[in-house]
Amino acid sequence: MGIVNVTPDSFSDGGRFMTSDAAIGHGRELMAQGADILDIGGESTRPGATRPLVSEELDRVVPVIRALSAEGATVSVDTMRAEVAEAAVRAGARVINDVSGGLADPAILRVAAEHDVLFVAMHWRAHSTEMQQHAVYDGPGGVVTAVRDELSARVDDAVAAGVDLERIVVDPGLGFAKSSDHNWELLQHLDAIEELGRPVLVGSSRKSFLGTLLGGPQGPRPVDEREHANVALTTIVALQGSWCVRVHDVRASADAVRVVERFGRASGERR
Ligand code: PMM
Repeated sequence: MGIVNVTPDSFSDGGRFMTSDAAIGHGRELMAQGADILDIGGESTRPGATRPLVSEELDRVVPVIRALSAEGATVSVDTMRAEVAEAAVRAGARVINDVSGGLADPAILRVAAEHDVLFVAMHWRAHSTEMQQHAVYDGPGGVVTAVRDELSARVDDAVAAGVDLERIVVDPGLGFAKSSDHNWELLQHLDAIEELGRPVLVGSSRKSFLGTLLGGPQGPRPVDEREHANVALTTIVALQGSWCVRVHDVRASADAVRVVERFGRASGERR
């Protein structure tokens, strides 16, 4: 899944694809690099970000979704709002990627239920302005059990709203109300998320826990110098059988996935 952020303030690419033309061009480039899905978003979820107006979000994403869908791309809309999801689906989106898993605007679940789309439910606890206060996981099993159980409740809510279970994808939500250590623990225990029985999507691309890992005395490694580490994670995540990785730089991760697929087939043949 290639990321097209049509935002002025996303942490790694904010402002780069703000016009519809720039965003459409970027989407085409990611398709050429091997993306299976393009995830179009008009709201930055970086820690502390303020929310755009609904009209702003619609103006940012709808023309881009319409154009890229018309060109044959499988398009996902990255939104927490039912109204935006509805407009996106009407413009051709086949996936609703809700980082709040239906918590921010529960009406989004009805939109997902009424249309023939996939629904990505990410683990989330609060909007960006306050999410870091919610990075507390002191129950039994720590962050892994909490994320699994809270995601399970998101799946249950979606099904109760009429979303077909077979169309639900789950995502541990790296960086959302999580410390670096929480992110690593989740990555080490993706099998617990797989236990939910749904395809798993992982979004680690350019996130600050990679910057922290790779940083030195001068501070974290800058966002555009985290790609190699992310490809290593794509490889690990794909080897564990996750369904999808959400990345800014498609070529390298798409190549890694192809290596894992070929490797998996070969080792399967030997068995
Ligand atoms: N991360 C971001 C935005 N949307 N969606 C899903 N499903 N999973 C994620 O991890 C995720 C997401 C934040 O990253 P960005 O600002 O670079 O898009």
